[in-house]
Amino acid sequence: MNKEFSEKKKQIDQALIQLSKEAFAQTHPFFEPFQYTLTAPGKRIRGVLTLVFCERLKVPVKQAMPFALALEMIHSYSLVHDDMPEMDNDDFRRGMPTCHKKFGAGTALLVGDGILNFSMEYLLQQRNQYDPQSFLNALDVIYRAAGMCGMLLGQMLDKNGEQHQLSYDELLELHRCKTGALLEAPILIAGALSGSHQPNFEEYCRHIGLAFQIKDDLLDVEGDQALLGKSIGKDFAENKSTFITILGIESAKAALQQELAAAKIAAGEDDFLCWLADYIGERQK
Ligand code: GRG
Repeated sequence: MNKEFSEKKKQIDQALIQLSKEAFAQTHPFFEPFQYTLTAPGKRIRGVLTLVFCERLKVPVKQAMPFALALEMIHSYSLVHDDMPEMDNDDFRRGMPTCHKKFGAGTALLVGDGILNFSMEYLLQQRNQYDPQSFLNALDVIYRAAGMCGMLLGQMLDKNGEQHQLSYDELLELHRCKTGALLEAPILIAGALSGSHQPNFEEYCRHIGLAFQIKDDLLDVEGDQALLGKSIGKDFAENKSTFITILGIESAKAALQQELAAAKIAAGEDDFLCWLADYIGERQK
């Protein structure tokens, strides 16, 4: 594991543990499902990328961290809801029983909503340490990425696409939203907080977003369930349109390599970003 990644991941893990201890009293009905969800062992790619881009654009870590945590919270809520029977219906996530399996569907629905809401409450609590306009711009970026023209649109297109075979362009559009929006959010947040615009890094994020999803589809076919920490073979069983059903395994692998190569060109001399592109291509979980 790359040193920069593991150090930043550790900072995020520790902050999430701390936050989930302090947010509610232990007797509060949300204490346990909130802590269970936020401290489950995720890779924290979105949070780490937020810290990395903020560092590159000279945003102090004190300002970057709340957005890194909020983004990880939004990502975690989306997984809780995505795993529910009405959506992907999964029993395992991050190597643990899914939230609805552990606590029941009602609690999973509410804690998912609660985490999304809490991400905003938490950011607002920190507002005094930001320039007001940059703070609003960063809020705009993060909640637009999570919303009905971003991740949620992708999820809706995915759900609607279950009825028929999607075209390649439809699949690209779906994943640019569903997976891509939260992976592009880190550079947009860093841009908003620093007041600058980094087209190369934005392009990098778009390529790793697609690469991430192509790899996810490959892992659903070729992955090891124990390493992955979630069920495999579900896309195939549910007749979903994926990069594999549309391109076939070999062309999907070639498309993955193409996206990674394009990401590395956009990353330029940034060794960490080049490493992360490789990590996404090689990940087994
Ligand atoms: C409101 C009912 C309801 C559902 C919303 C928003 C949503 C459901 C789902 C979000 C879409 C989603 C789950 C996209 C998949 C993206 C993806 C490949 C997630 C896995 O990300 P990793 O591998 O996960 O980074 P870890 O566990 O490492 O954080």
